[in-house]
Amino acid sequence: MIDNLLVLAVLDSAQSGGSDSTPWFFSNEVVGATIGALLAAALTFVITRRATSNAVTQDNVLLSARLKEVEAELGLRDTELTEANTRITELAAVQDHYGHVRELLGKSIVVQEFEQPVLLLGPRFVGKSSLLAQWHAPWDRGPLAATRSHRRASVPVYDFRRPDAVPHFADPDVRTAVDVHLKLRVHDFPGELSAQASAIETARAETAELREKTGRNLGVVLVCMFDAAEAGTELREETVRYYNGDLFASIRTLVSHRDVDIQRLVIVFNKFDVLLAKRPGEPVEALLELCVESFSKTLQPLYGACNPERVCETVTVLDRDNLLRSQGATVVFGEVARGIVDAMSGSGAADRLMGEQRATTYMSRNF
Ligand SMILES: Nc1nc2c(ncn2[C@@H]2O[C@H](COP(=O)(O)OP(=O)(O)O)[C@@H](O)[C@H]2O)c(=O)[nH]1
Ligand SMILES: [Mg+2]
Repeated sequence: MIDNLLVLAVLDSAQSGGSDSTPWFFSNEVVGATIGALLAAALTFVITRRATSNAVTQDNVLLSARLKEVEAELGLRDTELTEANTRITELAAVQDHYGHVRELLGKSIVVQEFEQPVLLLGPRFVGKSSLLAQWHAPWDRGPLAATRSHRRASVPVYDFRRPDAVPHFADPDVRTAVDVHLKLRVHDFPGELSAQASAIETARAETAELREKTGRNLGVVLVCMFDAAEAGTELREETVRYYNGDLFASIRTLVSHRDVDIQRLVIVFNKFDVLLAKRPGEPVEALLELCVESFSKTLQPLYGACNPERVCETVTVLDRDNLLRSQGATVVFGEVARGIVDAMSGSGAADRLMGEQRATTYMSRNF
């Protein structure tokens, strides 16, 4: 550009004063024009330079800002990366821990407990608490106080390991062995009529709980006790009143509504030693039949409420003062526990475990 201006200035001066003796390029006009052109060129250069420098400065500012942004972004990424690494380390520890727990669960044994509810029923002094004592604490020979309130006791029946491993409740992917504990949950009620309401409620609540826990249609076991010494005589008023009380009528209604299920009805003629002493020389079978005859009517309120196949009876001697003569407690125990053993460890298991000794079933024909 400067060169162009210079040429223009020289041509201009050549055209205007070419006739002097001084060479045209030393003339005042030419020199002046040249200097002017040079000044203009210098000015243009300075302006252009300043403009360029302003643009560069602006670019620099923008670039610096962008650089700061990028640095900030990189800083954030760094923090995120550190956090992710920390999380990975934590998760690895959790994985290790979980693996260890799974290993232990796999080796552990799950214990399942099922209790057969048993209700001991009968008027006062027939021997209900004596029966429970023989099942629960046969070594205890201390005198029994009268049962003033409803008592519960847990009596072990049979423990076994399930043939198949099952999913662990804490982690269904882990399969573990299961040890099953079968027990009786025995309810010993006072023989007074006032205790019957509590027996009715127990029968209802226990049936519901048993169904929920086992997922099966199991029911309560009723043990109805009599004083065998009353057989062959007029029954005590207390005995008749007890079996005519609300208890048996209510149980019958609850059974018809399927709120109570009777798994087994075991009728026990206790104090058989007293009956034997009263009728010396009479055969045991004949005395048993005498009991069946004498007490059949009292159980009338239960007729129809229990499947006849589930009814049985036996005689017992449960006097704790005379443990050597005591008999029958194990037969009653076997009849009471039979249902839950068969239900939980397979049909026929009760026969294998409890042997052939069975109670008789004369009373069942009335049901
Ligand atoms: N002779 C005799 N006495 C018994 C027999 N069973 C229990 N008894 C006694 O009868 C009394 C009442 O027994 P208990 O178990 O408290 O009856 P419950 O009221 O039905 O609980 C106690 O003194 C027992 O020792 C038995 O088979 N023969
Ligand atoms: Mg008692």
